[in-house]
Amino acid sequence: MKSAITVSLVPQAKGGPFVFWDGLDAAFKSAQNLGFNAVEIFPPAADALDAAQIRGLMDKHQLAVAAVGTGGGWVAHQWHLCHPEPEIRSQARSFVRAMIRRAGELGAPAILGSMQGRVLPGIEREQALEWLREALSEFDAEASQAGQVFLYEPLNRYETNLFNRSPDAAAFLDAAGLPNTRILADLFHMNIEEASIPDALKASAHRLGHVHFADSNRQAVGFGHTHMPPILDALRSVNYSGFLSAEILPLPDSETAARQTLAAFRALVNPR
Ligand code: LER
Ligand code: MN
Repeated sequence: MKSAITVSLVPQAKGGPFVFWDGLDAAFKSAQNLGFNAVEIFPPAADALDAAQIRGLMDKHQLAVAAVGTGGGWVAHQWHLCHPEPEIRSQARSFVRAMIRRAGELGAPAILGSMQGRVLPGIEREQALEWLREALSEFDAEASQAGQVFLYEPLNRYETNLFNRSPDAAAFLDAAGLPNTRILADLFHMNIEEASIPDALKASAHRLGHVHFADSNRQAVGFGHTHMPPILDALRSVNYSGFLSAEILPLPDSETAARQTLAAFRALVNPR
């Protein structure tokens, strides 16, 4: 397993679960100094990411890009895939597709989290699921062309009513086909929704592609009360070799949250 730390380039997301906020140069420098393997980027849009510049930072600091989030389209524009207006759904799909291509240039997958939206009043659930299916099949193909997987993230009930639990999301992806789409398992959302995080990870292991490494209170692992050893045992038992990426609140400050994450990562991934 590999460690990653998040950086937000979206000022409107202030207060959100991202560790670094002071630009890519500073984030890559800190991530390297602290000993992370990768950075996960939350940009306002694909064209805010200069691929050549970021590849330069990756080389200079010997870091990968773990993933690129697409939630900026929701935070900045309130676009999402289940909006009743077709033009907004279309904007949302274009936004995510552009991010998939740009992330691919960085050797990274894109994430569908907040941009999935929700079933709004007056819309049938089956209709919303059809919109989601159509969009995911576009993203699956776009990611395949970019040589990457695509990451679909179940969110807790306060953020979506599409899929809250990983095994349900995995069953939906299986039924839809989507050979190139993987589940992003966010331990914060799972702590709210799953009866057992280890069991849910095992039940969706065939689709597992990325992990958001967060404690019960969305702080650095070790700063909340989630019991982590059985979660790491479950990940090892399914041979998960992807990222544990800290999408967490920068509390009490970015540096402390990042240091705690890496200490927890090392203790949990390589227990004595
Ligand atoms: C996105 O990765 C996520 O987990 C959502 O809660 C939006 O922050
Ligand atoms: Mn997440």
